[in-house]
Amino acid sequence: MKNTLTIALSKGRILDETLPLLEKANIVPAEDIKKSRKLIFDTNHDNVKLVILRATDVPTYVEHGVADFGIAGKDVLMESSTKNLYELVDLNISKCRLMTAGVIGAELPNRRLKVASKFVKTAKSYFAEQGIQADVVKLYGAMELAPIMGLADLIVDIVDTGNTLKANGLEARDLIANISTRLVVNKAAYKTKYQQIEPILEMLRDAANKV
Ligand code: PRT
Ligand code: MG
Repeated sequence: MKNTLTIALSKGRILDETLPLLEKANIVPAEDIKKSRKLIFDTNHDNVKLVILRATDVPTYVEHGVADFGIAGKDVLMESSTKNLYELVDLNISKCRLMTAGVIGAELPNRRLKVASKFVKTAKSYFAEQGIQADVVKLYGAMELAPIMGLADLIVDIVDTGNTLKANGLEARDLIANISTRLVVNKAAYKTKYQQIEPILEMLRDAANKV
């Protein structure tokens, strides 16, 4: 869409913090996103639309240029193999840490480690960088169960307060990355639509600096 700027938003917990940020940036949806089942929203700017996506789909929409901007967690961006994106702004929201975790007090076995994670690509490259032999299995949720059930020696998961780990007899071990939500832009759009992109970018940058 030539004259429209589309911003792809991650639904879920990131959306809860994105909406107030957009408001600070004076980008206001034409109707209440939380109360609607629609996935595309007009805003108070004629040329700006919002689309609500599953977080892991945000980089894909931006890579293909059907969304110009995307708002997604650094964890999702690290795990995605999409290219053609510039990461422009740290929005300073939905902060957390990507960490390894295991059973409280348990020593690691003297063999290839078994690791379970939703973040397979990130976990594999982390253990490779550390020079640790590890097989990583993909899980889609409830990672905490894996060490308890003996599926894995370690998990790689997001930690905020650590309460979820603790409630399941687990403890955080090593920090892989500090995570926050980032604004990404399609590389081609950044060049060809720069005139339109620049003011929106500045508004979001200012709003993020006020967080
Ligand atoms: O449901 P779906 O599989 O689509 O994704 P999701 O449930 O992971 O999405 P959602 O809506 O939870 O948002 C995930 C995004 O929010 C991540 O990509 C991060 O960038 C960011 N984020 C920030 C978090 C957390 N904080 C967080 N605490 N994502 C997940 N958690 C979970 C974590 O997985 C664990 O289960 O909260 C639990 C840990 O919290 P503590 O406080 O108990 O340590
Ligand atoms: Mg969830």
